[in-house]
Amino acid sequence: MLKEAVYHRPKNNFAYAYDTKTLHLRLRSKKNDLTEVNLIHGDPYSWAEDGVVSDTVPMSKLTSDELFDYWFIAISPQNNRFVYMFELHDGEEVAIYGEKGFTSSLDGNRFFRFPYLNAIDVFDAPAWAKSTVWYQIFPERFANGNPDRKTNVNGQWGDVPKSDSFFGGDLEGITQNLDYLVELGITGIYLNPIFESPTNHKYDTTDYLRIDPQFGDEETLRTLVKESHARGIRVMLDAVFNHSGYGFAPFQDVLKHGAKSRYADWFHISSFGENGEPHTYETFAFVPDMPKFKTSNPEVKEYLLKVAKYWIEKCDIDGWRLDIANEIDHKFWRQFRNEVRGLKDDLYIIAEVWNDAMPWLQGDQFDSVMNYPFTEAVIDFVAKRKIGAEKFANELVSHLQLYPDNVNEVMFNLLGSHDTARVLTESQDDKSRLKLAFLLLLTYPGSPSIYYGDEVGLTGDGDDFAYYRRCMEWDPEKQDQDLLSFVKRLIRIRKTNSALTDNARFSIIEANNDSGLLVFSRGEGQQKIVVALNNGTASVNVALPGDLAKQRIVDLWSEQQKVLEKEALSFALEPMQFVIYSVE
Ligand code: ARE
Repeated sequence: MLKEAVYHRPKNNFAYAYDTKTLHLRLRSKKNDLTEVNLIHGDPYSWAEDGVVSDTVPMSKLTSDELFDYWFIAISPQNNRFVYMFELHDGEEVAIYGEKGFTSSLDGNRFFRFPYLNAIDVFDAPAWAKSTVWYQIFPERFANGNPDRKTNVNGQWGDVPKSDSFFGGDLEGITQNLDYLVELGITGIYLNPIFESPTNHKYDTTDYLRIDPQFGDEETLRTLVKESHARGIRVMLDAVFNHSGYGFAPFQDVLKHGAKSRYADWFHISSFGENGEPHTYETFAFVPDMPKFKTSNPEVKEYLLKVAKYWIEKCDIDGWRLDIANEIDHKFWRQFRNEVRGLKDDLYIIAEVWNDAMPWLQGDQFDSVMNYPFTEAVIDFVAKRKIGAEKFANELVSHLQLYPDNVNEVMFNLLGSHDTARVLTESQDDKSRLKLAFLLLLTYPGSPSIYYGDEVGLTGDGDDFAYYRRCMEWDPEKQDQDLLSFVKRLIRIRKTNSALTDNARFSIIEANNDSGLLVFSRGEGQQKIVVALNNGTASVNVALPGDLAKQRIVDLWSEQQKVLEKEALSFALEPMQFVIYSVE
């Protein structure tokens, strides 16, 4: 037994309250080392002469990645109090593993302790997020719904964008095309920033309480949200609270009055020049037009929280996406969650964090994050074809183990965004690769997000983010209709099979680097969804495990969803082809 590889901690992704009655516990061990793991558990206050009265229940080996096996159990503590140890078997020896390491005795003070399952601490992402299919819109590039309002258009709709291009997209344009989104199967819209700013991306806000006049006004946004809600679509805005724009009035005041400005402490200014202007101040990255807010300043906190609540109260929005969220302090985000959730208890809070986000996902700050590690893995596997099926599977499994299942179930999964090259371009314009990418996006645990235009074949890459933000293609002749109907059908399958949305179960059945075959199952109840895809260059034989064929196998991809015979569990899969079976 490789004891050094055994790990558990009674917190975070290894021990958490999944709901008000259920604990999830995970233990990590060296891959293929342990043959059995049992949980010895009891109530810390039910003492017996030789220690805590305990019970022993088996854990299941849920999944494995390149290095580790992950053991799992969902268990309901009788009195919400819980102490436990692990009994490890490797076929030769048995070892007891507790909070102080390996022990030979069930000594009470060597147990791990989950002190008390407090309902109020249970992670409470809004239930609606689990089944949402998101559509991200860069408002300047989606549709020009009110040409008469525009004063800054400097390009022809469809031209290759430059960093200072304006093509006239606005909020009316989105409202006028909501039925296109309904037809696609969308149930959530994420809008990049829409408040007043001099740029086309609006991440440099000059007025947080005003819709940019080129996009519309408060009434236009209210109408967009109302019309969206009428169609079962929720609306999420982009909160740029890490920094303001250069033209933001408080920063302008500091430029004018220097250290004497009442706003001097709203920003991180380390020195002022001889005539008072801020000489050195912190910014987003190295962008001087984006002075960083001092969010620990009570006035800044009060102002930004007022902004966050204003748009909920005035326009009934359903979510906030938090820009550069990992560079703002935790205290701010804890108060942010309390206040916006106090106003709307099912508001969705998703953050832009490109790295390990566990510190923000304890249930007291964010509901989930933009899942760029998933993006990168899918791009490397099916688009760029840099990694094989086994490495891809291992990356996804490792990543799912990073967070509690509550987070995984509402993770914001994406193939790309306004900050990344278009997935079709990353796929070398090979649509068969793009289709496998969409298949993975729409069958993976979490809330999938489609970046506007990916569904009709928009492309874009280059040395400036501007190239990722081409105008939406509305000419049906120029839209890739085959791709559009493909995506629609996948979304429909996702929305009609709860095994894809109810939980985060994702089990690898087969992953082969050489053949390119990847087979995985979703769901843990009566119905399982099995996906098999061939990312290779030759036909590959697939033989699904017999235990999957219980009663009926339905080919979900075929239009009439035909019921298959049991023999259907073994079949040939051609390159870049896939199957989606429902097995019950
Ligand atoms: C502009 C140009 C870029 C140029 C940049 C720097 O478009 O081509 O590289 O200037 O000079 C907004 C605009 C951008 C603009 C930027 C600065 O949308 O077009 O870029 O402002 O003026 C990191 C951060 C992440 C951040 C990205 C951009 O971690 O938070 O960089 N994303 C948010 C928004 C952006 C927005 C801003 C922040 C600023 O989503 O749209 O940019 O408010 C790796 C790293 C990540 C890194 C990521 C992307 O994977 O792990 O940390 O994200 O690459 O670079």
